[in-house]
Amino acid sequence: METGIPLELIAAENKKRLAALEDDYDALTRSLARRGIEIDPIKQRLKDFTVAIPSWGVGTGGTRFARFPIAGEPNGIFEKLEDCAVIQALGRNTPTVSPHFPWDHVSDPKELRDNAKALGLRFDAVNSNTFQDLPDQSRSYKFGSLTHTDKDVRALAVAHNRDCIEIGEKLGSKAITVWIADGSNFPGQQNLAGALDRYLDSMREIYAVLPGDWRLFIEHKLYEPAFYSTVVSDWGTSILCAQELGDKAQCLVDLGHHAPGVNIEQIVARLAQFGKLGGFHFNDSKYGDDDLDSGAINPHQLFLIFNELVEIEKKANGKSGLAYMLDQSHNVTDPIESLLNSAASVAAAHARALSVDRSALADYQKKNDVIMAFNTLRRAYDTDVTPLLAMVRYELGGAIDPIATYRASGWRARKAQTRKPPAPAAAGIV
Ligand code: RM4
Ligand code: MN
Ligand code: MN
Repeated sequence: METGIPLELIAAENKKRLAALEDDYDALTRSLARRGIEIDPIKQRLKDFTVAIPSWGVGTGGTRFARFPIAGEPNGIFEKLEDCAVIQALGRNTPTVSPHFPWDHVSDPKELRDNAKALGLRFDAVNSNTFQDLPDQSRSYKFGSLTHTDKDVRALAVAHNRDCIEIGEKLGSKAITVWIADGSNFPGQQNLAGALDRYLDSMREIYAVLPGDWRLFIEHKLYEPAFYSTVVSDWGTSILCAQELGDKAQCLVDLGHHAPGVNIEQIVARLAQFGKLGGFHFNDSKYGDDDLDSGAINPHQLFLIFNELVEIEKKANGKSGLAYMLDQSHNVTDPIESLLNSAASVAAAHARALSVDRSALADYQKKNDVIMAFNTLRRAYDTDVTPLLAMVRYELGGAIDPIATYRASGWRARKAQTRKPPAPAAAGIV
């Protein structure tokens, strides 16, 4: 097991960039001060802010047409953790990993937990998977899992979720995220109300075994793989189900899981207003659930979401307990580089939202001064917060320039020597 990136290398790389960073940081400090905004409290908030890495995100992703693996990519959860440790060593805002079962199945969860600990990592929400059949599975999820018409299939899916909670407890997780692919491809295929009834019955059984300090996140998604109707398709269905289940059930917002043009920041505000916002899967998209890098397509939307989150945190005195995770598929980049960029994009949206002059904004809103309210937000969005993010990383022991430092480390080339070569990519539509 190789532990992260050597501190000496980070220090040597940082040395080349520190003077320029200090210069840029001082300029930003002065510019914010002129707007009446102190940089230090923002810096502290950013130091406390973390976003979880999805275990499945450190492997090369693919489309249903093909996957193009890269040499040195991780095989299995233990190697995936090694890559997560690299991301954390350089970026310093991703100390947790969100595992997916059965993809990350191991015979000894304690060994996995110890391994993560040795790498300076912890586990975040566990994710169940009832959208695929295991080779030796007794029943098939082809026509659904938690909502299947056959009670034996539902029982299998419930049991899997319960297993995930049990493993999660051994890993130190405090939440389970349930996303199901269930739905229908043809009008008439499924009784729409019946499917949701069955979902609720199954979820009640899962909820019943949740440990006292755990939460159950319901993740909705508009479509795919079901293309006519999806059982948990939108935030409305999600909040209704969360309300049916109880206090420990909350909604998880994956940014790619909405109809085009939907105002996601408003959904975020609504869910929080009714105590049902649990967490996020950050990614970006242009057309559907594209799972592109966070902030790559629409950084403004990410900023507006964080603008709501800063308000939500303020009302909750910083104790909202929201779970922040990335959920991306890296098809054409080195996943480590994409995840470093993405965690930084999320932090940048947060930093900009923290630099909004909130009392001025509230005042303009009250007076219906539309242009000045808009400009107050826009001013914060226009702020180049990169020196602030770099300073946060530097002060936490990370890299001023994470991607350059990662490349200088030669990590992937080294892993290509020692890790099992990737299996030949599947051909055709998969
Ligand atoms: C889904 C959803 C889930 C993720 C799977 C792999 O679209 O985003 O969160 O676990 O993909
Ligand atoms: Mn997701
Ligand atoms: Mn998704």
